[in-house]
Amino acid sequence: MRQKMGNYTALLRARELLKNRGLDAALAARPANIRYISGFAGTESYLYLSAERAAILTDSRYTLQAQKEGKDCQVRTIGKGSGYGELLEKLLSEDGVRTLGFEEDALLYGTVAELQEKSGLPAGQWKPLEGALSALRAVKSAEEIRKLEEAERIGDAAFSYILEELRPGVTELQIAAKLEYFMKSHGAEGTSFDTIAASGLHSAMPHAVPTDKPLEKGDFVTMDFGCRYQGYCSDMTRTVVIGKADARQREIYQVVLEAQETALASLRPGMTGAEGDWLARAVIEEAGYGEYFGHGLGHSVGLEIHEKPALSTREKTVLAPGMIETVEPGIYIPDFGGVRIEDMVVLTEDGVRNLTASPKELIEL
Ligand SMILES: [Mn+2]
Repeated sequence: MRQKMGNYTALLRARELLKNRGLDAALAARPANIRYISGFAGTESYLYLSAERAAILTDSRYTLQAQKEGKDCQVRTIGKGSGYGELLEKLLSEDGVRTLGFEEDALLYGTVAELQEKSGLPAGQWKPLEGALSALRAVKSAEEIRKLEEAERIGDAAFSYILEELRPGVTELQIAAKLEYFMKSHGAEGTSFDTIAASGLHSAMPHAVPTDKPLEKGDFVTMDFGCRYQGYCSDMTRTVVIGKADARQREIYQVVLEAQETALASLRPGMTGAEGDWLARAVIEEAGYGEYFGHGLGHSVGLEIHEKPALSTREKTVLAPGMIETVEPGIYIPDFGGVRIEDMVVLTEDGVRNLTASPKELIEL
């Protein structure tokens, strides 16, 4: 049975947020926010929230699930001649709503325009929430951390399993399939993103899509994968070499590893995400590979695989205990290959606790 995650505290905090922003009500559209506040884990639905009520607006595929999971919520289902705009119009008039917060980062322009027209609430009274509902989820509870830890534990087990399967001739697609099958057979509900298995020259593309290319001797193999456990995502990356690593592979690997370990040792609350990013970037730049590390150092993780705050050159948010971050420096050299090493950590009072246990010394298979 799925555990009820929507909790009274989250609902109270969301209502407090409405008050602080001077809003009569809000329309949540991001599934993770709907799940966090109400407990309802369905998708393609809305959560309407005012001082008077919480209501899940959904379609008949999800009605029973919404009634079961969203216990403090009314459930309203769209039907013949009555779409989301009409349901919303009714709620807005019942509650006398004049200002409505909406998740502009989770809705299409056309959807908003249609909701505005059908609900009769003029566009000027719709106020962007600017990520405020998502920000409620940034600091994780002990219960959430436990779920993230379990998700990452399944990932660790998958990595030690896949090491036995990697050999010349096995294709990238087969590696991805094996990782996914293992995670789903060991308690995961699914993957938290499309598994990456990139070998040889493909490893120079940070987010390469697995192909039917077979592993060959001398290949770097980068595997970036994660799963969901009770809604919470895991994320990890390891790079190994098929056969003996050559000198350049060894050098690049050591630089990435040193960058990652430096960041893990120094990352702490009170830093901004940009300061966290710099911990690893400084090591890579110092080694002369700065131009080959194009992405940010990491991102937060929770009900979604990519959450804020990130560890990136542009992130001004100050890190706080209970936040989750990935620490994933990489070096990617076109026509040669690439290395990424990624762990997932939780910020503690004075540093981080690593949720990832897989080994990081260079593995040659
Ligand atoms: Mn990641």
